[in-house]
Amino acid sequence: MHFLSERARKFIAIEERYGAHTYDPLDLVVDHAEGVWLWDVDGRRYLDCVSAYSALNQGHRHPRIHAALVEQANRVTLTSRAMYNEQMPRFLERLTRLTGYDMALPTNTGVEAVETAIKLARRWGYAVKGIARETAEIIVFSGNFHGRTIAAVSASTTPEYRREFGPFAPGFIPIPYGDADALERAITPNTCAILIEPIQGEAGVIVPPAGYLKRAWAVCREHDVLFVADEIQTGLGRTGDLFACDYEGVKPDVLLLGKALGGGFYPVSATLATTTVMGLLQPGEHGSTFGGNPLACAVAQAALDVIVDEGLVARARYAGAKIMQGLRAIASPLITEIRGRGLLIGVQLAVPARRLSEALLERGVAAKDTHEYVLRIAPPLVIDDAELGYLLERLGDALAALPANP
Ligand code: IF1
Repeated sequence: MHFLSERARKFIAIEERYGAHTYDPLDLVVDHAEGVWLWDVDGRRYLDCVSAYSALNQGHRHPRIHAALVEQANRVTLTSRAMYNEQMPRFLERLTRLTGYDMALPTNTGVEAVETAIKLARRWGYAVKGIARETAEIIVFSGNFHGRTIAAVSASTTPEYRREFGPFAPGFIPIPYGDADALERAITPNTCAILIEPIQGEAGVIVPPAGYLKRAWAVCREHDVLFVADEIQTGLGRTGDLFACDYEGVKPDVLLLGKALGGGFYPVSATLATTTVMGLLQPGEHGSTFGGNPLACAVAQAALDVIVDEGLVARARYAGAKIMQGLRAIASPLITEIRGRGLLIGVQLAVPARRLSEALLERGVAAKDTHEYVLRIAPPLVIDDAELGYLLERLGDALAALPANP
């Protein structure tokens, strides 16, 4: 059990008293953060390998994004879409040019982009593909995570995300992840889209077999089905490509972004598509109070600039390879598999991953277990060589300190 001072315990007790108990956090009360580093309320320092679940690709409080936030906060922060502002057009142009799509729809949280894509795919199914109204099907994948709304958990196959939250939205057809034949078999004349994570993050960093994404994309082309990629966690450099789909040369029909699009300062998400698809939405049919607000758009432009100008995609590829090599070199008998790409790494263990997480916390590394036996290692993409050395040294120490018995 990580030592917690009286001061830290007090914060936790207050949260316990007044906050819904929907998480089981690490024993860590953060006071401030910068780059890859966190400091707790007692002044102890930790290397952040959670990165707010890949929302901190640019690191904590990146100065360039901070400056953009402050500058825009001194001008105008919120207009609603009842009127125009001068930051949203700039953001939309920047984002569509960077990603190679015709149009974007800005929202706030990742799951709002998922909801947008579900509505968009169904609309396309009815208006373009000619599917009978109210019968559109979206193929989803076992182990998926697309967020916490009723539609997102209707697509989920994870009991803990669904228990006593029904009734669920119809029209989601779950099939095994990584099996292109299963995908081919699941498609019906009512299928409007597949909704897929190119690497399943929450499921434990599940990388599909080589060629799977390309094959799935080809099946979608063959059957006139939209390939909707949820890159909310894998996108914007995390996996060592700008988008995880790039690894197989797949360009989704609809691309979903979130998390790091907000640069660690502000919730920003977006749905990207061709005009053929996005042009199907008419005024009044979709929107949100904060979607596309000038503060979000100023922050998101800086967030994208940092990723591009600081070469964070290549950095993630290099640093991720170093961590994987280092983990293999540690050759701990407790590691049963090392999975992932770039700086989205999952370490499958023979013992509950929480034990390694606690041992790492003792040594100044914050890393979280995802599912019982997998530890996720996902530091900000700005991690430098000295910080990589710090991380690998402590991974070796922590693994050596764990009892060998599973
Ligand atoms: C939590 C993990 C969970 C996502 C993908 C959409 C969303 C997410 C691929 C929704 C969000 C977050 C949510 C957060 C913990 C984290 C997470 F996968 F990253 F580890 F839950 F499984 N698509 N993932 O990963 O985006 O609406 O949250 O902005 O809910 O506990 P959001």
